Amino acid sequence: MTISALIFDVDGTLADTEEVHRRSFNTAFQRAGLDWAWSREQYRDLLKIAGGKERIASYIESIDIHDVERKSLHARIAELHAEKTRIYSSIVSAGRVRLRDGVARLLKEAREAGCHLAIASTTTAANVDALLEATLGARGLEIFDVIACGDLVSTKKPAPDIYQLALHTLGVTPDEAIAFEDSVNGLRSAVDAGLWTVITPTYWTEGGDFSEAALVMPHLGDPLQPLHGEPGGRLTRAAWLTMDELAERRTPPHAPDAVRALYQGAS
Ligand code: XBP
Ligand code: MG
Repeated sequence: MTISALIFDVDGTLADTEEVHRRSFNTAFQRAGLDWAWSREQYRDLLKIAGGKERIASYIESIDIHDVERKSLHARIAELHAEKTRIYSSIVSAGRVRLRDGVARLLKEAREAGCHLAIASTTTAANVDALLEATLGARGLEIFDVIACGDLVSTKKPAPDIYQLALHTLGVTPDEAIAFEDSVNGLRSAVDAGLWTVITPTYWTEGGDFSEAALVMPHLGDPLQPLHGEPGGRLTRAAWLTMDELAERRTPPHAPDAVRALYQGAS
């Protein structure tokens, strides 16, 4: 099966960014004079809410305060989140986050095979730009044909909107593309857009129900970081996930007729 496009989630999939997100939220809260400090355990739970602004809103709803105070905190979300984005993107721009094993290799292989690359992420555009430039170099943004992220859609993951936007902009059908995700919200979003999805969980997302994924692996693998027990476990060709393996395993057509019909004539 020819693969026309690979569509990547960012947080947790391209890089394990969530600890930097968590610390950036906490620093922003501290600078704003709020005594909120999200622990790792608490943040794991808060990650069920996609999107930083939505996550803060959900937290404000959960705390025991007077309605007047709650209302005034809701009014501060945009300002708090803008500060968090400044903190996060400056940490990432300083080179403090690296790509997950096998990501750079697979991106390169895909490009060499003439495959389009896209991003479908909940995170703010400035965060995506900072990560791609810091990890892939000054031209890191250019290797992606489409970057769909943040508030470009009104309904975030687990809704399929961000993947549908990426597919429409690429001009490909879900049958021709593969999604890469790390979380249950991301998997739901990709599967509901009709996509065959590879899952590589992290500490933040492991243990989720990934039964609808086509493939679940600890990471994408690389000649320098081979996957334990491969080939011969989930993979047949090498101890890392290759474009050839993806083309061989991809079972067409995956998308239900109704979903496929949405993309007819997309190009
Ligand atoms: C990741 C997220 C993001 C980040 C924070 O979801 O939920 O909200 O945690 O980003 P996914 P912002 O990987 O499924 O896209 O604060 O910029 O929203
Ligand atoms: Mg993710």
